[in-house]
Amino acid sequence: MNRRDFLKNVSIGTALLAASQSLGALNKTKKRPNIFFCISDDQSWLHAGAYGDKVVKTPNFDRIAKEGVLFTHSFCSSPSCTPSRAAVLTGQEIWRLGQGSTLRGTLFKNQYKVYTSLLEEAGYLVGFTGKGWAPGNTKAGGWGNQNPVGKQFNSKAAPSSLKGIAATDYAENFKEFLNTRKEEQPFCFWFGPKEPHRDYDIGSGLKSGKKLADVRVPESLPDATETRSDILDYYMEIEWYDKHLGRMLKLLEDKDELDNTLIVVTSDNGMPFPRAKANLYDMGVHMPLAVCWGKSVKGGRVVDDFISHTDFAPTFLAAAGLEVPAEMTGRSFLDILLSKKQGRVDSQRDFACSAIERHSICRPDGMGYPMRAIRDRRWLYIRNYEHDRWPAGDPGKFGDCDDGPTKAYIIEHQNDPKVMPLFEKAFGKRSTEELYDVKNDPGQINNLADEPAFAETKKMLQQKLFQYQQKTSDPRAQGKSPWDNFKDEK
Ligand SMILES: [Ca+2]
Repeated sequence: MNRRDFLKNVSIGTALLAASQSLGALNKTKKRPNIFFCISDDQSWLHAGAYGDKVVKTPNFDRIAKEGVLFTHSFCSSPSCTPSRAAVLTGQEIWRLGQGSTLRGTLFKNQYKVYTSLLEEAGYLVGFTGKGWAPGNTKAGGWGNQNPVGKQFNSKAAPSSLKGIAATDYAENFKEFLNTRKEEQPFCFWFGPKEPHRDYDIGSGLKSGKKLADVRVPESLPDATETRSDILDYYMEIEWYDKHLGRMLKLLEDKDELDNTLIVVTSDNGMPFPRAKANLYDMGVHMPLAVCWGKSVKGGRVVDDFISHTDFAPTFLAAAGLEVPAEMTGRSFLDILLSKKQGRVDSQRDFACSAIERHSICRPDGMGYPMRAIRDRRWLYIRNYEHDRWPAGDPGKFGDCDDGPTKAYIIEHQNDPKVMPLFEKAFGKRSTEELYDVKNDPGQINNLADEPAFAETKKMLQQKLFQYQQKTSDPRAQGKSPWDNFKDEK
């Protein structure tokens, strides 16, 4: 370590010490905070106003970012609903969760601690609206009809005329939840919008007056009218849940609870489009994240540290003054929230890992497409353990990619010279290793893994990923694959 690095570390250490002291003071002087966690379903990180998107209108996400902290490097543990949510709940990487790492598997109640139950045991009122831990099997894991995220509040439906398709009135359900609270009881609420997961009200974006020309099409998708219109519909879904978020913030304000509520807004995995959801590229795992906590957290900051979704559970427990179980591989980032700093705050937070084992059943014998990835500020490295399998599922259905207009367009135009390379990237077989220069190739299109000029970089990332897998007991790091024997629980 040179002197500059030493001084940098001393200064970070001092900042973090100050943050931990202010947390100590906080615990002594304040009542326990409410925990409000909003996790949308299938939203990629750039798709919120606070990140500069001019088409999707998310005033309430933007408000949280403005009054609190906007994070630019937040990554889910897995780009698939159930495992991603399991990683949030347990604070552990998915490869430690057995069947909890698959879409239709289970999460055994007697094996894994979840932050929601720990808060409930500590006296919190715990509930949710929308989608909880899903679509896994709660009964097989010993949860009965209870969802691991808490008691369900989903009885209030929104008038169908408002959205075009059936929808839940999340804000009304939140109101009902708040009404069941005992006086002064802190609460932990999980707001799981079912948006922007498909199905969409097709053409709703255009109908609303949004313009095709204004859409920024990701590099991995063909620039066609069908794609642009599909993205506009996806934006409408994000706007729907953002409106409910606004009504919920108003409810907290009216009850004078806003200042004492730690609010986190993110998503579970990337957009339901080809080469996004169920992939370890940024469009699949790089997540939106805004956090506020009244006057306890200095607002107006943008933080570039890497945050993993496994860090939420330790952060919530720490904020509630509870001990973080040793098995949680995530790390509380409360120190960053309380530090008043922006940019890069903790030098150790310089990478994130993600994984997938099995998403849908779309290959012979229910086989998955196992992958691991490491992402730092410059590079993305992916290891595909079974490169002979089809990454998006067997040809014909390509079942790991949700059906929709963009997918249909790519498949229909796969022989068009402009679409063919993107079809191959989304649905074709891949090599064992992939390496992308995120800075110069943000769409992660050009695989550099076999280029001699990048051999050293690849080796460095391979080692860093492998070390992390070993440290966190990934069976894949020992050449084992328990997942191949998992059958979905009945
Ligand atoms: Ca999802």
